[in-house]
Amino acid sequence: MNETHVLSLCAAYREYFPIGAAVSLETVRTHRELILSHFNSLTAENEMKPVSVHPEEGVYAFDAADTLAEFARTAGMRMRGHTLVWHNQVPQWFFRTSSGGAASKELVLSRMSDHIRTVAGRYRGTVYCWDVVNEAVSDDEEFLRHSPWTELTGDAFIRKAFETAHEADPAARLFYNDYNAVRPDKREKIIRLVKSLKDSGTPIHGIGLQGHWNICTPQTDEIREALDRYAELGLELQITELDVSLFRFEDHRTDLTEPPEELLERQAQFYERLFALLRGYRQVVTGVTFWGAADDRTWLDDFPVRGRKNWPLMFDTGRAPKEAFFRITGFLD
Ligand code: HAH
Repeated sequence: MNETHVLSLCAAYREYFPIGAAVSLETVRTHRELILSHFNSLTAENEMKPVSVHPEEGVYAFDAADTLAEFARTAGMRMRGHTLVWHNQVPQWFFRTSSGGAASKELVLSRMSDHIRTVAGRYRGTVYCWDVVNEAVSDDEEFLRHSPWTELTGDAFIRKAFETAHEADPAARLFYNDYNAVRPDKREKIIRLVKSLKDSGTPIHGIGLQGHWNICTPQTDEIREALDRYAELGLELQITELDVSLFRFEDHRTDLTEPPEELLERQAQFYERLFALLRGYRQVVTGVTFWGAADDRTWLDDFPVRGRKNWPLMFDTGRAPKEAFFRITGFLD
């Protein structure tokens, strides 16, 4: 079926929440029509990360990020900013002195603040919401993830990041973003972190649940419980990086060259249940963003298994809507 003959995804959800896609400099060209037809929010998949915009101290490279921001502006789309502070895709100069030793806490925090002021300041008025801190909570026993940020500043970087982002763009909605956010143990740690930020008067407005899920987990009930627990904090919730892999995380099989019908059906059921749930939470869920536009280009082709094809999105490799698309828009019939 030709995509121009089907309903627009974001139009179907107009009464609920914006529907976003992660894009790159390449996909805003190659998937231009699809993106303009079906999405009303964009996130730069990589182009606004520290490694992309701030490769060396004092050296900013905004060309790619500017192009995406301009695309969103011209198309009248919202844009989420991703991400100001993260342990990945951040250049090591943030953490080192010129002689190669470990930077002091003060130096790391002042570099971080310069970075946030410059980047959030630049996209003021275009980026309406920032993932200020990404993935700071640990998956293991400890509370915060061990990283150069915690190593050199303890937990101070988190609060400072939100405060600086708020100064740089007082109108921006500021989010804490993480994966495995519906797992009860990690969920409670995220709540503990966000509560402590709120209690200390730190400007934080939302929690991003990345939503890198698969056709087996999590269960809808687990997602519902997480939405309920997070909603008690009185903040906005967004699904910020949604995709539904055809493989369980531990499943490293590499023999598929086409997606089996049976797995696409299970994926369609997963998405159908998820969006039925999310529609019921439209008072708190203020956005749902897919981590890509169509199955021909997805980060899951290289994660967790390099070079293994995956088919996690709403549109197939030929850009046609998949069964999952019809299930999540079927409520309008
Ligand atoms: C996300 N991390 C990141 O937020 C996003 O910036 C990136 O493009 C893709 C996925 C998910 C993740 C990971 O990268 C490594 C291990 C677990 C989860």
